[in-house]
Amino acid sequence: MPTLRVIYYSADRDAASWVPGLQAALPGASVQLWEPGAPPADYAVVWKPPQQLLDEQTQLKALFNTGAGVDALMNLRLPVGVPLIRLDDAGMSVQMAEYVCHAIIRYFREFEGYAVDMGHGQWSFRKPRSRLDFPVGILGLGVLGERVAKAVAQFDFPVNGWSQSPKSIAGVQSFHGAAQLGSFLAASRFLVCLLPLTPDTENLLNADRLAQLRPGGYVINVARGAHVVDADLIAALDRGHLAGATLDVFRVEPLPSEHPFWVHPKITLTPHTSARTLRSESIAQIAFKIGALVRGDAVAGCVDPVRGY
Ligand code: NDP
Ligand code: OXD
Repeated sequence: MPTLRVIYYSADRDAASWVPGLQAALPGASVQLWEPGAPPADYAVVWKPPQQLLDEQTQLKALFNTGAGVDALMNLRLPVGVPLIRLDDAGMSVQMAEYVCHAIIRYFREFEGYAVDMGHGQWSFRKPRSRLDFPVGILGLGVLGERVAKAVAQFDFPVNGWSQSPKSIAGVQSFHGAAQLGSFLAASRFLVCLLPLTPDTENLLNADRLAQLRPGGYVINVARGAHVVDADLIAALDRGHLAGATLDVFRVEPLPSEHPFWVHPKITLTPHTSARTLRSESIAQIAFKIGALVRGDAVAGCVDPVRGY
């Protein structure tokens, strides 16, 4: 049997450790860093590849994305009939649950205010808030959204979830489809975005939608920057309809130094780190799936090119 050929390319992820890692996980294969003109491979493992890679590699049996979101690939001309397989959790859902619970609890329990008070030598209490006044709405109940919804429900917050299809998740009120988005927003005060970026979800969080959230709303965006209309978010914060936002993702990354988010007093920022791609978990998942495909078995995480996620 000819040696299986695997190529790896990443616009910003460490090839020096991924290539040997993939090679160790696929001992019978030949794993190479992709370069223009590289010989044809059977499988490509990529993050934000150039169009040239896809155009040149005409014999691929599958394309693996080393992230959960495939929006960057969806902007390219993809090889027809070649399965596109994304990361399916691979250690990201627990990180996402930590990040979102932390952001919610930090705001709900007013820990930032306490830190300021204590920094001024002030021993003072704030009135306890009721969780019932802070229902959490999660946009997207997929691999990450479901784990986050369950984690938030563990803290006894009322939890609403919005997805394309209806869901049945203990402790989560399910809303689905465009027709139920308004009722979902009106029932939520925290709003967590965990949607894939597609033509249907781009700019979803605009002035109209943000205005439908309960007054004193709080937005947590951990999906993609283009889900949010930046100027509309700032306007909703400035007029007081929203109380704050925690943002991990941005239209342009790194966030340009002149962007108003940097200095907005109601916005907390992190540098696209809410759920990192974990190298060893991801390599193990991809190697397992390559083995399954070679045997002719089905694998999870195949992207539907029509839905775009
Ligand atoms: P999934 O594909 O598993 O889940 C997507 C969810 O969104 C599904 O519940 C789906 O509904 C729902 N959805 C999609 N389109 C619509 C729509 N038009 N209307 C309503 N619901 C919709 O993705 P993951 O949970 O694995 O990842 C979600 C996103 O998180 C990724 O696409 C990526 O952009 C982002 N991400 C961010 C990271 C970070 O570090 N900030 C790290 C990893 C991912 P249904 O279930 O009915 O199909
Ligand atoms: C992902 C990401 O989509 O890192 O996995 O954002």
